Amino acid sequence: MPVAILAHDRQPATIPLPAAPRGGSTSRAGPEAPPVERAEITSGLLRGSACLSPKYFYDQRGSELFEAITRLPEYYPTRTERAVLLRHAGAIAQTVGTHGVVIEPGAGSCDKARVLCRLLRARQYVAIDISADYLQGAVARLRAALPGLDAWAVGGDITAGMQLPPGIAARDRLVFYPGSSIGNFDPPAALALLQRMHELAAGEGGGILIGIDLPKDVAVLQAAYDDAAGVTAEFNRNILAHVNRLIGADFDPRQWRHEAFFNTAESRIEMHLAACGPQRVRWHGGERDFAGGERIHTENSYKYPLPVFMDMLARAGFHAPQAWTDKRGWYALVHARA
Ligand code: AVI
Repeated sequence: MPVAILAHDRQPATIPLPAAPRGGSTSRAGPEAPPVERAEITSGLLRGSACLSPKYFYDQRGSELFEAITRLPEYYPTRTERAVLLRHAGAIAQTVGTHGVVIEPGAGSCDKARVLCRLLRARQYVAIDISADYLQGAVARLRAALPGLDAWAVGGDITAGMQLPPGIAARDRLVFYPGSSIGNFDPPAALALLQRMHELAAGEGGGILIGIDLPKDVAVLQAAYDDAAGVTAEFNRNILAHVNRLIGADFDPRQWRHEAFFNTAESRIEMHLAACGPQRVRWHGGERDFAGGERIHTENSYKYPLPVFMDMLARAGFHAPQAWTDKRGWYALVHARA
């Protein structure tokens, strides 16, 4: 019997391009974030080189914009990963084996889980995501598509420890982390997250199936993170509207320019927001002046060579890794045993 941890079902608005919130995103209201998050956000804004964690992209609108990104012609990771899964479905099912429980941190739309749960004939599915409202709708749709699946939605930050609902079997767990989301963590944080996932899957028959975006032609990478339709730019700017609500700030997102480039030395795409002109931003308990062109670093997206990533998996405690890639070698799905 599927049980929802979260209180309400809500269908997301129509994709591809969700509307900006009404009433202007610059109006200041009381801060919505708990004190720990407010402290994290404001300390990032007050740094010499300002930064925001990419986890703040994903309010309701940000999640919808990300879904729109995954359908862009330039954004290859989502469709390439799907192609890898379909191309190697037989081999993946054979290697991964039957798993009673699929656990998906950062589940988002749960679209990929639909394919995987079918393929592995999973009995239980746990979706975890920071954007709780969005997740609730996605899990409701999954339940409708796979009525025999005991599907749970858990709102939470995967980096802050993952508490599973009671009743989730301890053995045969597969942690499913698709979408190359591991690339959004700096390497030490990525290793710590893999170690957490290893703990989750440590019971008998446990494992991980994870998506990795591999290094490739810089022009391909650049276009994927700076698309012609400007959806990624909108996604990037939306973080400011979200931060406005979280800390009671008065950012005007229209006064910030999207920038994305490949940092070859670090093997990562970097996304930034650059101030279109000098501006003062205020929030409850603080303020900062930004010069024209000054940037806020909003995201890194690491592109790991396969051997480097395999080594990281081993350091997190996983063994017997196996990888499947697409024909162009752009993307890999990696399975390893806990
Ligand atoms: C969620 N994550 C894997 C995406 C990525 O490709 O790093 C987020 C994203 N940022 C811009 N476009 C997509």
